[in-house]
Amino acid sequence: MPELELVERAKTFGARVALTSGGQDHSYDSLLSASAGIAASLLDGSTDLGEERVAYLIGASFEYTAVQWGIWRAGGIAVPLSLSSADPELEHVITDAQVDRIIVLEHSLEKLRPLCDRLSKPLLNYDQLSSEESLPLPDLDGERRAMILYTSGTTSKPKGVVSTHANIQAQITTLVEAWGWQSDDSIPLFLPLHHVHGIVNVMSCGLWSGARVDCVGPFDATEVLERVADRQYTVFMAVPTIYVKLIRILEDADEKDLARFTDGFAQMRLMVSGSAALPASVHEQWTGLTSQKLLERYGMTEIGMGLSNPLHGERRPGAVGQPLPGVVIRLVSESGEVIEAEGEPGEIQVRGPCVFSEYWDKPDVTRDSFVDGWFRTGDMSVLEDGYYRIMGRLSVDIIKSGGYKLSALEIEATLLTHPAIRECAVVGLPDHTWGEVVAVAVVAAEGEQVELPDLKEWAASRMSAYKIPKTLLLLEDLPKNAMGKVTKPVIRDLF
Ligand code: MCA
Ligand code: AMP
Repeated sequence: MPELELVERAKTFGARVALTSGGQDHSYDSLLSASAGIAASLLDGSTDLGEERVAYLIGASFEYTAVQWGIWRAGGIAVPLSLSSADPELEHVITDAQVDRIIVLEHSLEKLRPLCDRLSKPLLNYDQLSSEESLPLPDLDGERRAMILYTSGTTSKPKGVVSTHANIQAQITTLVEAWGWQSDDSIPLFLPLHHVHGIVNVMSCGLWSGARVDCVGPFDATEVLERVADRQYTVFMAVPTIYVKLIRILEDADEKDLARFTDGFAQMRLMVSGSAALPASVHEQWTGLTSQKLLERYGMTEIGMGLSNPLHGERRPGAVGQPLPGVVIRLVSESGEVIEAEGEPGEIQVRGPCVFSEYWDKPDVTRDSFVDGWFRTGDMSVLEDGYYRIMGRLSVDIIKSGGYKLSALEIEATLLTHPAIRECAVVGLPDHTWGEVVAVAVVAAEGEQVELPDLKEWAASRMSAYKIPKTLLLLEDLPKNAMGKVTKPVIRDLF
């Protein structure tokens, strides 16, 4: 039986460049042989990992992809960890997913060793993993579970979204078809690789197509702009925050640099924005500077991409277009009625082969997230002149900052462990660069004081930097509404 289609296709691309990483080009052949070596080493004589969860903490690189493919080819479930996570966040993922082994590069061994020792989890060094031995690899059907990505929600701790190989393949193929991916495409990868945007839209679509994926590392505007000016890319994908940051640099650039950078953008065949709302003003500013019309699309960890403006045709600022091939979308009113008419807002519900299989080890939450086989996204939308427009989330407890989805409840639960905090409420405040920024209103414990710089320092070892409150409001007693409740909209108004 052939291997995964992603792998079978790579065999046909042979000596073409798959990934540029650490200043070196790596061919599809070398990706295949490195991942086969890792698979053999993980299997260690057994025939199939049988959905063992293998985690890895590796930045965007050839090694990242070789490990991901190695786990898949050996029959395991890949659990990518976030480079920006603090130890308690890593611990949650490792224990919740019941991870058996963790792979890192040599330079991260010391960072993870104390945690892995405490959790009694084997920590593997990438350099010692590859095996020269070529073992037969297991047959994998599409229903085999392939990946767990952690996503924040309306529960206090992030949940593991489980996707099968068939789900991932559907998420890839819909985009390859809709956005016209080709083997002569080349794309920069600077997004984090523990989320769908970086993993599926950029890396996996590129590799499925025989294209070149350039692993830039964490986003560095100057580095990216130089490579753009060098005309290295045909496709570009980023979150709105990145476009806002690039606009600021382009506006400050001298005439010569501005021309180099904008010419580099202008010659690309496709530029995409997603993961958070792209303000129409940013869309228009970008077109004014580069003559590129950004293609905005809408997606979610649980479904991959659902809605997209067209590759050919009107790309409407402020709208996310229409369902992608194979994705079925409906809007449902608060009272549960399916909305047929344009202009009436409702919750987006999704069906199709791209929809995830379950939340890891959470059958009740999984059940509650579907109605009659439709996945409930929690996003509100409206259809206007044939295009969907996203109106926001149903829950005020979900914050989108820099493209990251954050749970206000998770941040509050951590802040409440601070000895000087008696009560707190976390809200997202609108922000031009970040979309939203995290703010917290705090009631101090008796006789205690809470200062923002101290709170930030305290939080740094407990949560990712983008979750740390950037603004603090101290309240003797949070104002309550007529029902005696503290409401987040009221708190937002107080900032
Ligand atoms: C960082 N800073 C922030 C935030 N993040 N301040 C406010 N709000 C934030 N969210 C501060 C830091 O504390 C630091 O401050 C300074 O900004 C620089 O931090 P750094 O981490 O270096 O920031 P950056 O490199 O400029 O990061 C911006 C970024 C990053 C590149 C936009 O946030 C990013 O990669 N976002 C993409 C996330 C993503 O891929 N999401 C996809 C998930 P100081 O200088 O004072 O220390 S959504 C998804 O996958 C679905 C399926 C979809 O639809 O795509
Ligand atoms: P995540 O759970 O991290 O995958 O983030 C998915 C969420 O990001 C969605 O449920 C939306 O709330 C938001 N999102 C993604 N793309 C867009 C977009 N183009 N416009 C508005 N919100 C978006």
